[in-house]
Amino acid sequence: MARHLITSALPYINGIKHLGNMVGSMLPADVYARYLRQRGHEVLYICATDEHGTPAELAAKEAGLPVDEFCAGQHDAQKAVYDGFGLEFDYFGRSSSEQNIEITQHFARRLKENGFIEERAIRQVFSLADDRFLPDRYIVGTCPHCGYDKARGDQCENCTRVLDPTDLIEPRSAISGSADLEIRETKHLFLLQSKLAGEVEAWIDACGDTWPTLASSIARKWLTEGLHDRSITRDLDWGVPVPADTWPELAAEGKVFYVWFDAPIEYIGATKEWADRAGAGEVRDWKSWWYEPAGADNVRYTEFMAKDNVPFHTVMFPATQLGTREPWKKVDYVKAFNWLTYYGGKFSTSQRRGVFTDAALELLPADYWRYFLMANAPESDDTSFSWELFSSVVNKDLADTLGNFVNRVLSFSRKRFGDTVPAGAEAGEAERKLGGEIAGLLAEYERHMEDLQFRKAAQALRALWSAGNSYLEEKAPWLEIKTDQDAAALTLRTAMNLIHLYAVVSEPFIPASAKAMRAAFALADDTAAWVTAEEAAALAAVPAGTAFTVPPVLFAKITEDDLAAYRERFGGEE
Ligand code: B3M
Ligand code: ZN
Repeated sequence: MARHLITSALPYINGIKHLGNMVGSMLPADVYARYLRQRGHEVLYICATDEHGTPAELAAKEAGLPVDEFCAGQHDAQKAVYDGFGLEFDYFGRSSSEQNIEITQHFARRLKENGFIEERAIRQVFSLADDRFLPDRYIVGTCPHCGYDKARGDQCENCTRVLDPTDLIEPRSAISGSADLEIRETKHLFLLQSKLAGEVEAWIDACGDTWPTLASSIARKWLTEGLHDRSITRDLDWGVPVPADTWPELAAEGKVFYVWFDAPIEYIGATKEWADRAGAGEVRDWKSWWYEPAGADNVRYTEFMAKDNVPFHTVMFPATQLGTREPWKKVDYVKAFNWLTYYGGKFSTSQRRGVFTDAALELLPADYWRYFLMANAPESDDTSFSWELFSSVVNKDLADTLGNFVNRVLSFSRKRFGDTVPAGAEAGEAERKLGGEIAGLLAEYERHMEDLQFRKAAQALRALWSAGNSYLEEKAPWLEIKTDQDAAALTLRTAMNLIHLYAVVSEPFIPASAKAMRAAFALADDTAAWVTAEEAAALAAVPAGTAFTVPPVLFAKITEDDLAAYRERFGGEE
């Protein structure tokens, strides 16, 4: 049994996230965390809202609220949606916490002591129309590499290259659109990444090959382009303050750290928030997860994120950690995702295009979304969301293959044999064959989960559900019952055992439905966290005589009328 540290990229605070954000970070992390917990591992799943930076300031201004109040409200609003999705974080923190401020300042001090932070006077873009310095991402223009005309000063979303605002062709303010920009001199702290490039490269050489190609190729591409020193402070009112004991002059000017400097450190900060909230008599040792001499070497750390976040996690954050010369736990496995698109176009928070997580839950319970998103996760390529695809997956896999099986078997058995699992004949050849097939598919499912191949895992899960349907069709208990009651009872008892097995192993994907399926059986001591290969082959965990109830329909079908209403409300094909 290993100790698994899991983090998902911190959702930015400026609004409720869409389904694309959900499938690219938090949801797969939750599915993986649930799976590992069920397999008996010790798991710590940490996430938080990413609260600093200009977008938060601007969103607060738009909402007419002080930024701290705005962030507190948005944090709670996001947390409520994640609860609704069944995300079981061990802790969901806030990057504006005092713990993160303390650790971020500690990182900065150590980096300076080791010669990796330097103060430099720079010439920065000042917008006369906006009366402020413009942070990199608030300068937009044309990308010099790919020609994309809405590239931001920090990164081109189109080709993922990291940029400097001065690289942009025809720059203008993203706030006012004004091209009336001037350059002014101001002092900032620089992280000397160029001095750490060799170490980062050696580290990636040592572990990067085990990552999915999407993650390692982006990391390598970034290294090849050269690791430049980067400014890590900003002229903003809201952020982690530059510590006055170390940089009195900059602190007096009110400079704060750049949001991408303190955001990854919040993975550690949130772990400390979690530890500081330990109940009486409870031991929560945050350092044992993060700080090597205390045993973090037996921790396996997996990060989940969308591909645009990869450079920060595979290069910049590790460089920051290495530069402290302290033994901070670094990521072991980077699970990166491509984009989920909406009918082939971009989901857009600002244009409210696509499906947002709060609206999704108003429409249908979380399990519908969880299963659909994971079964179609953009792992090897982008995936296009459409209502047509969504409804066909829900109707086929969830309503027909799983839900209908459960209700059909339980209702039929109750009608013919009453409220307990019928005894009937001993298992025969068909059951042995079925058991072998189930054990094989379960092993496949486990292998894909261990490999974090979620689409393949969902396929194996669906194959497990299908195997039950094939068995039922083949045995046809509704015909058997006419000639051989014992044979029909055996078929139904076996099918009920399948339902229980489905309840246990489907939990990472569809936790609420799994719980309802499991609760159908009044088993005396139903604590099994997982199913062994032998148990899968035997299909006998639910013995004859066990009382059961028929749960309400697990998954309702999406009708043509529903589909039309969704298209109408959310907009369909462009
Ligand atoms: N908040 C994701 C984004 O806003 C960013 C992730 C931080 S992870 C440390 O694109
Ligand atoms: Zn570009």
